[in-house]
Amino acid sequence: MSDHSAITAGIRGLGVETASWAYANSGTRFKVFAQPGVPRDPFEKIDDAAVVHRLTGAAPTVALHIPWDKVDDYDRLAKHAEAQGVRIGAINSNVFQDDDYKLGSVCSPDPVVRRKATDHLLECIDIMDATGSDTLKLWFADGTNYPGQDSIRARQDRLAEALRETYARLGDGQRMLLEYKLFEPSFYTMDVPDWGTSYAHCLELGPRAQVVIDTGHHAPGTNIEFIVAFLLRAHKLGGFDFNSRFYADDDLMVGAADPFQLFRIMHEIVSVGAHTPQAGIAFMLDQCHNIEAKIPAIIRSVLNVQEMTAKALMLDNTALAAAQGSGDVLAANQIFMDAFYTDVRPMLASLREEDGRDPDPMAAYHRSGYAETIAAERAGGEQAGWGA
Ligand code: LRH
Ligand code: MN
Ligand code: MN
Repeated sequence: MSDHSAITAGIRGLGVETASWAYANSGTRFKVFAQPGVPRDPFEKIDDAAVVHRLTGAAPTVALHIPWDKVDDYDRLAKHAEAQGVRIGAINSNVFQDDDYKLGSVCSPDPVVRRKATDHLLECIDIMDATGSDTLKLWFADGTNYPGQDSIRARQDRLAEALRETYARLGDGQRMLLEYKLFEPSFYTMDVPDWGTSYAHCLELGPRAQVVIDTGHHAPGTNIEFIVAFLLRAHKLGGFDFNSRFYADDDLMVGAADPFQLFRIMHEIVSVGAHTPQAGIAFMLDQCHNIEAKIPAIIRSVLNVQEMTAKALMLDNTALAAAQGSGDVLAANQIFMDAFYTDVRPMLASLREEDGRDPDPMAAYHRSGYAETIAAERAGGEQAGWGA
C-alpha cells in the first residue's frame, strides 16, 4: 500500500478537462435526439461545466471547439468561466466542416484551401491568447478514400509545412497537441493515422509539440498503455481525449467499456508521477452523450477517471518492483490486480466530505434541481456541431 498522504494529494490534484461539445446535443449520422435544457451558447456550456466541477472538485477546465464555440468576445467568455470557478482548457481547431475541405485541409492538393486551413489554426492561437488557454489541439480529418487519389508523400510534406507555420506562431507558455485517428472520415489513408506519425511530426517541430491520445482512435486490441509508456519516456505525451469504445470511435463514457484498460493507462501515468498538474498532461474527455443525460454522464466520466487514478495510486509499487526484479510473474500480476480490485469509492467519498463536498456527486446533482431549472429556462438548445 502506498503512502496515504501521497494518495490523497494525488487525487486532490487530479484535474479532468470536460469538453464543451459534450454538453450540447449530439447523435449519430442517423439521428440526433435533442434533450431538454441543453446549453444555447458557449456561456451556458461553461455554466454546466462549472456544475460538474463544483460537485466533483475534479473538473477545473473546459475545452472549447472553434467554430462551435465562436463568440464575439473571448475575454468575456474567459471571465465568465473564472467567475463560475473554472478555466478555459484546450482550444480545439476544426478544419473538417467546410465544403472546401472535401479533399482535405492542410493536406489538400489546393494551396488556397491549405492557406484557409492554416489561417484557422492561427486564429485558434489568437483565441488562446484571448482566453488564457495554453493548449492548441489539432485533429485533421485529412486523408484519401482511394488508392491513387493523391500522393501520400506530398500530403505529408503539406502537413509538415502547416504544422511548422502553426508551431512558429505559438507564444510563451503555449503548446500544440497533435491528435491521430486510424480511420474516418477517410477510409484508405488518414494523414495522421497513428501515434508514430504524430510523434514523428512532433519530434521534427520541437518540444512544444506533443502527441494527444484519443482512446477511441485505435484498432481493436491496441495496447494503449504501451503507447502511453513510450510517449511519457520520450516527453512527448501531451494528453488524452478520454472516451470508451466497443467498435470504432464510439465516444462513449470513459471507463464504461473497459475500466481495466483505463486503470492500466492510469498506472503508467501514476507510476512516473505524471498525474500531477505540474506534469502538464491534459486529461480531457472527448465524448458524446447521445441517449443518456449529459451532465450526469459527464459527472460519471470524471468519477471513473478519478476512481481508476485512485486505484493506480493505491498500487504497492515497492512490492511490485521487488516481484518484477525477482522475476515472480504471478506475484507481480497479483499485486497489480489487487490494486485494480480495491474498492476506492468509500475513500473518495470521505475525501469529498473532508473537502466540504457531498460524498455522492451524482445524488447531489439529482437533488440540486439544476436539471429541472435548465429544462425550464433553456429552450432550443444547441447542437454540438456534427451528427445532423
Ligand atoms: C475526432 C475527434 C477530435 C475532434 C473531436 C470533436 O474524431 O476525436 O478530437 O476535435 O472528435
Ligand atoms: Mn478526440
Ligand atoms: Mn474521435
